[in-house]
Amino acid sequence: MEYAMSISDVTVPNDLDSLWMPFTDNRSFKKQPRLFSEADGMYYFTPDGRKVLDGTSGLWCVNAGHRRKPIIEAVSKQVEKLDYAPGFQVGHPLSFEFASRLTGMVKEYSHVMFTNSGSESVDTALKIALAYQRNIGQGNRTRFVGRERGYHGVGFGGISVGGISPNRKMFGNMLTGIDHLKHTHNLEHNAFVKGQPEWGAHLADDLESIVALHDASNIAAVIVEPVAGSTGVLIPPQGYLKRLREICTKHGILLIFDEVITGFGRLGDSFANEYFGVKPDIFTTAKGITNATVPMGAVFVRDGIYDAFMEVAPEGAIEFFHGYTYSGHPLACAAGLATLEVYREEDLFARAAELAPYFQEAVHSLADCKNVIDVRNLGLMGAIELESIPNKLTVRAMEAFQKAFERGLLVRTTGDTIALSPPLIVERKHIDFIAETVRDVLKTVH
Ligand code: PXG
Repeated sequence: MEYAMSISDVTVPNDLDSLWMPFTDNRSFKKQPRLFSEADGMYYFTPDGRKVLDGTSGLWCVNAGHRRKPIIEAVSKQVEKLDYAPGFQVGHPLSFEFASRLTGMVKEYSHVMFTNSGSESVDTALKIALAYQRNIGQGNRTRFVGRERGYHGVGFGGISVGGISPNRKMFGNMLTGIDHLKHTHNLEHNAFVKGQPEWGAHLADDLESIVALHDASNIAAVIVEPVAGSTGVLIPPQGYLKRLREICTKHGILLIFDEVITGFGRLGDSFANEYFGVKPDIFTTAKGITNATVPMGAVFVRDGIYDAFMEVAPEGAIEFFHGYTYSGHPLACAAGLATLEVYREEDLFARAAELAPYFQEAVHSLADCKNVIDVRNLGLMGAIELESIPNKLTVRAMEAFQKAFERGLLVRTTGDTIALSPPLIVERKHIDFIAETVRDVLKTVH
């Protein structure tokens, strides 16, 4: 008996047109599609069976590697038991369990609020900051400070505090009352530095100028990525984050770290705030929180912030008018709990720390390749910056991306920078393959 092909049998789509792809050059992609139909551990597989090493953990999110059994089993078990329960005025046990496991990972942050993505985590953090300031009698503090070259997702809040011109220029006024710190990327002083550069802590003083302009009493919060990921792995100079913290504290401004990329082991610690020993008031996470198996994000708040909401709201009133239909979704919580277990059992954050020096040498071995103008790294984040072809920004890196893909390596490019962020289960032989492939590719890139 013949059966019609079911949806699950479809490995190659016959219509590429209907999907409007995110952050993609749709027209080029659809002429020459690159598809993944399976994944396992460190690898993706294309529909025609080619193996591609994942040098980017998907989009910086599959930190424990692909298709991990304990996570799959936990999600499968959960979907059989409770598919969905609302999180407003009722709840389900896993969201409470997962929240307490998360707050148990990091001292001084006693509460988390769940979201479904990094963008939502950022909007949530900004709203918590505004409402908190109001709750403590600082309702004039409505301004935010972001940073040039910052990426905080694509919500209106995130693009407003973000510092990437193409992500902003089409979208009107966005949030008003935003200033941007100077970014910290400087090739003149810091090209080819391994790890954190010594030069540049003084760039944090830019915040003092913004405070002088507006007066601190109008500023709610500063938001930065501890290491800027999307705009090319920009490593904070030594002492820079500490100085930002000091200036914020001095002026009663909340400091928000966007840890959507740096959270869950990327630098070899649970979170960048632990790695750098600098404690923000609020930090955002997503991506690695569930190993990307089910979308989720979480916003961590420092001790006292939640209490300020509880103390101010009248008895019986909702304390914070914010949340999503899928905040703390049962499948996401199941995935998250199992993910934390994989991280713990395999000691993957320590493994990232252990491998970081090897990774550093591997990426810096590419310093002498053609067109390379900088190499930088921290933890298991690395970047190779290429000189742009005049008037053709991104073309050189895109060629490298395509050629790496053809040779079985997935990298990420941003501008003319190649970014590397392998899953934390990466082995030395994979790191060697990444470096060899990029070296090979750079020989032939125009
Ligand atoms: N904050 C930071 C620091 C991020 O890196 C977001 C917020 C938004 O997360 P969502 O889940 O809403 O996408 C991000 C996302 C890249 C790349 O290659 C980076 C991200 C997303 C897609 C691609 O640099 N980061």
